Amino acid sequence: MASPTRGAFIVIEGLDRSGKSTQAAILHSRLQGPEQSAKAVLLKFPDRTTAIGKMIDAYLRSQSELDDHAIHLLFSANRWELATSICAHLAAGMTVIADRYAFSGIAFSARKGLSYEWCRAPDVGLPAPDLTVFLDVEPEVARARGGYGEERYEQEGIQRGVRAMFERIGEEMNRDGQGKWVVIDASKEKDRVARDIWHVVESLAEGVDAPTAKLWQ
Ligand code: FDM
Ligand code: MG
Repeated sequence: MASPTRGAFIVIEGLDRSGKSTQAAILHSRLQGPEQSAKAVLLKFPDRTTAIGKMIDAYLRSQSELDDHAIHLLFSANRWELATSICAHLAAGMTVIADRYAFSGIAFSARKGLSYEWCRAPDVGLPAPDLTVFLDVEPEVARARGGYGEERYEQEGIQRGVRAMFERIGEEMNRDGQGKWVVIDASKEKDRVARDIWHVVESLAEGVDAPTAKLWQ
């Protein structure tokens, strides 16, 4: 078998309090582990450390007000500013794990009433994930997990609308052969969810023998 040409790009998506960050960290340490030769890098979107990320952070904490279109474009720009480094990591044979990506961008903005096509447009051409794992949890289960925080969007009604948008995105991804979208029941206990994720990720851990696709292109 030819050796893989690059690392895999894996996105973890889901509602707030679905366990994304916990599961992304577990997956990251597992991919880094002594038995796997591939090294992994963990990214988080929004990346609040950049200049654009700081504007997003202020908006999410209600310290600033922005037009819905403007904040949408900032979230997208925040991905584009990391696109080159994602490609560089993949080319170096690293697995890249992203905690949220363009799918959150569409789901949260389209729920506000912005056009779905308009929301998708600025992310067209980003590095496409090889696999997106959607951690599915009922919004009331998510809320019961210690409650939502104080940030914008952390409300059950909003999360319900966002979940419906995610469902549409996942169906379209699989229908159009745009990289695999797998739904995992995230209401189960943490170790069980981690095992279910590993089951779908394992075959990608050694890398991918195909160029990185461009999202929605
Ligand atoms: N969010 C996240 C968006 O609205 N658009 C995006 O493109 C991204 C990546 O930001 F409510 C929302 C989703 C969430 C909020 O995310 C902050 P974290 O994962 O809670 O930091
Ligand atoms: Mg949050």
